Amino acid sequence: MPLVETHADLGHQAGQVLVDNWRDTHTVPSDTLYPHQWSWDSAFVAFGLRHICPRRAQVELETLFDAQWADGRVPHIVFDPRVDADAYFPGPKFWQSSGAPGAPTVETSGLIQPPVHAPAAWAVHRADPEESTRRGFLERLYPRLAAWHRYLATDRDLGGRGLAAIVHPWESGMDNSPAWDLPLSRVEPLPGHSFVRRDLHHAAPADRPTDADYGRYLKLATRYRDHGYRDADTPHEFAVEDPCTNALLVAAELAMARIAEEIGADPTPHHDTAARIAGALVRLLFDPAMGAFVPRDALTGERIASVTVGGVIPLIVPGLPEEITEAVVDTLCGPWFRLTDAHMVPSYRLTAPDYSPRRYWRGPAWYNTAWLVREGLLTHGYDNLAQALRASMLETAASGGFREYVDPWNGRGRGSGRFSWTASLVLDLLRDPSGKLAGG
Ligand code: 9WN
Repeated sequence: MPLVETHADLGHQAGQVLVDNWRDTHTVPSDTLYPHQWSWDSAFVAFGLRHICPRRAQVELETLFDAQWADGRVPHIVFDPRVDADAYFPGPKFWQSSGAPGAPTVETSGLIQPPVHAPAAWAVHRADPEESTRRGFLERLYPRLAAWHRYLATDRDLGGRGLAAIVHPWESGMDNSPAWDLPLSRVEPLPGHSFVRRDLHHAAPADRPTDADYGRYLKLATRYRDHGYRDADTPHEFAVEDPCTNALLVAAELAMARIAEEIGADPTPHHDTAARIAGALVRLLFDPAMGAFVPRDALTGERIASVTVGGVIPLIVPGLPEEITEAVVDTLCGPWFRLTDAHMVPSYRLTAPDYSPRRYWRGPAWYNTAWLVREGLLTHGYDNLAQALRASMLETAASGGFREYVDPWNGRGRGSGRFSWTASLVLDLLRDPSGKLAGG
């Protein structure tokens, strides 16, 4: 029997992490490093939480959407007022959201994260349809999800090409990914002495972004904040069409079509939007020479020749041309990502000269991206590879601690321990190994 199947305790331990990281209305990503609510973390958490408490999974998403802005954006952090304002940097004093037009009363950041929420809402509904219907969960969330997607597809179409742009590396969820190096190099960083980082109290400096990265992150966030987080008025220094964000938006619109059908609304506009964005993704971001999707700088119109895990995640889009699917799977199995013998999926090409096995999104393997890649493999019928990736995820998790990320070569854990989406997605793999992103 494979090692993972003998780990009967793994699901129990994962559930315990989710119980311990629950804070009355939401789950913190980590008890130490991230003591508030994060947007895409909550969506990933909902996928696992639904197996042990579907009601709690509903509340997780509802709490996040209670902090939605009037323009439809869902903030990347919702600050818990009970937590010391200096526990995380940059905290509410930096973002000053309550002074911005259209912001909610609760303090939030002004940035966003990738749209995993509609697929999560649909999966949560299906975990206990009776309770969901009784509480009107989908009816209440549907218009909010629609406003969120509208914000991404219109206000954030900064390049005017039918793709959503991110205006800050934190918005990708893959903060210091090498994919952002080129556009970030144009940004003059704030000096290191002008801010005090909190993350280094909880994680090894070599596992985290550098001070120079932080200087640029803060420069961009300050400028956005000082323009009231209004996209049309901000002279953005960074605006990038990210393949992962846009692929997730396609999957999210397909999930919206399922939700619409369920509540008696018209699914057609969602199918249309999904098809439109998928078309732009393939046309504008697929790079045949790389065998992967690459980001595009919305300010210069140029493709960024950098392949990271974000460039293989678009496999989650159903109906991709076969030659693209095959090329991306070849890339995954080849020397850059070594799907069949690395631990999970490295966040960056293993052969790149600036690959780092431990520095955050510049090499380490993460559970959420592995889970998405697995969904993509299932979407296109690569069941054996999906099964191998599931085994790799479970074995890596079983070796200890539900870590935030791991070294792809030896599986050694890095970053925070008892990390919520790690526990949640492991639980989901154990309880429901079927594909579920674009509506199941
Ligand atoms: C900034 C919470 C978040 C994740 C991101 C991950 C990291 C924050 C940070 O932690 O980002 O948002 O302080 O580094 O990169 O994906 O959502 O887990």
